Amino acid sequence: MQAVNSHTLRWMLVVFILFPILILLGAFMRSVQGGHLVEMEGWFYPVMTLHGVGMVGVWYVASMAITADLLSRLVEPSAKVASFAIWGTVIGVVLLLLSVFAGRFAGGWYFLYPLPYKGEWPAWSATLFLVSLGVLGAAWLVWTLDLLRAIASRWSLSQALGWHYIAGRSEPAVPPSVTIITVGLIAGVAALVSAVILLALFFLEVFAGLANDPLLMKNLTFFFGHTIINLAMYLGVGAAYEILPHYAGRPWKNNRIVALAWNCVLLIVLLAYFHHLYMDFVQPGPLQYLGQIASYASAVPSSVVTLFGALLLVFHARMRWNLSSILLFLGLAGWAIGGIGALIDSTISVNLRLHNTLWVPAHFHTYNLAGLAFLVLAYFHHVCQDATGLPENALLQRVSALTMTLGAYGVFLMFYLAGAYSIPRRFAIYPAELSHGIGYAHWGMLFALLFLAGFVLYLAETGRRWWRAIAT
Ligand code: HEM
Ligand SMILES: [Cu+2]
Repeated sequence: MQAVNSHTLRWMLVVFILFPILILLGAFMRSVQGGHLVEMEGWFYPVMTLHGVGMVGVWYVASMAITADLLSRLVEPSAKVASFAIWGTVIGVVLLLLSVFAGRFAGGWYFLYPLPYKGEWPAWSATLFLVSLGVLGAAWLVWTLDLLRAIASRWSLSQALGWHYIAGRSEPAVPPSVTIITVGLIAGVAALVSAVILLALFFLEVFAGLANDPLLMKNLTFFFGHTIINLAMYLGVGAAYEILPHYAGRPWKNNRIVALAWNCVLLIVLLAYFHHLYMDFVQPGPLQYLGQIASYASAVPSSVVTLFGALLLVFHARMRWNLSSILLFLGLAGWAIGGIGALIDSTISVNLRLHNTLWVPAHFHTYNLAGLAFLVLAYFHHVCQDATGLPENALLQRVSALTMTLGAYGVFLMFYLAGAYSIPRRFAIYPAELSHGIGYAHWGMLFALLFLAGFVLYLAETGRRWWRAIAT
């Protein structure tokens, strides 16, 4: 048995509280779209904004929390910085809630310039929203830098990135999770710095009257947004490399191919975001083609290597299936399935049709909810089980995983079908021409509640262990 880091336990509490609330906000949106709560239409966009930023934020910090937990077993991240990150996050979230509930800010999760200061909400709520993101971004940047510092105190950068494996040497041994985490954290620094620049430009306009260039603002926004959500996924995958071997009873070692694939990600991930700007005719043409190529090149090698690695690890192994290993496996599958949905949409000729339809939420919900969230929940269960050693309830664990999976894939299916039938995203109410969107929304809401039921069962099993771990 190994005690759990107290910071990890605190982050788990944050997820256990915020995730169900944010799911309910998702179900609320589907109810409005399904024609059940039409009189609440005015709340749709503030709720959409809070749900989007909230979910992205929760799963980003959760992926950072499991990364910090994993690293604390190998190197020494600073405890002070860890507390600072928690407090920075709490303050940022309080400001965010004020901006959405008191100010009804509704600029969407990526607050695309110049919308924040053009809406029906008061200007102060937009400013508060941007300040809240500034606080969160600053706290997370410091956290990221400290984790990189901790890695650097044991391995040089080239070792952490596994370059010696690429050169054909296998010493010193560096766990594959460390290579993936290093890639993710470096991308994180780039993303957070671009967020800081973006916010500074917003504030220069608000307080000094300097006009901004919308194209530059959009590039900065998606450089930040695309990168942050992708790297959260990578951190989750890094954790899978670390814990899946415990259940397969075999090691998952770093090697030339693993290192090559993840260095490929580092090289290319920063260029893939161009796929968010296909509709911007003023964006230079070559960047659009680069966007399509980079989207494929950043996704394919890392996922193929990971999925083959995972399958080889499990193949003919004496697998011990419990909540953690089931969710790890499902999580890697969700990553791949959502990734295929994403690649389809990043193909320019297809994007022409699918742009801003519900196909977009369809694919990113797939790899976030059935990918990243499952991987993180698997890790949480793993450490709590390790710390308490309570007897596992196999039936409860299976029913929980199955219910969450059915609920999640139901939610996605309704999004994919609606997207394929041209229902646009971000419509609170569907007009007569889009009335076929109402049925999908109704079913989407029911599947969301099914997912929530599965998560409650998860809490019954893992939450109990968390409680025991925090009490001792
Ligand atoms: C059961 C769980 C969930 C449900 C029912 C749900 C539902 C929804 C709905 C209905 C929308 C609005 C779609 C539209 O444009 O019409 C939405 C948007 C969004 N959701 Fe979720 N969601 C869930 C989980 C997640 C998770 C895990 C993430 C993690 C990142 C997430 C991130 C987002 C984002 C970023 C948006 C876009 C907001 C915007 O357009 O500004 N959601 N979700
Ligand atoms: Cu993207």
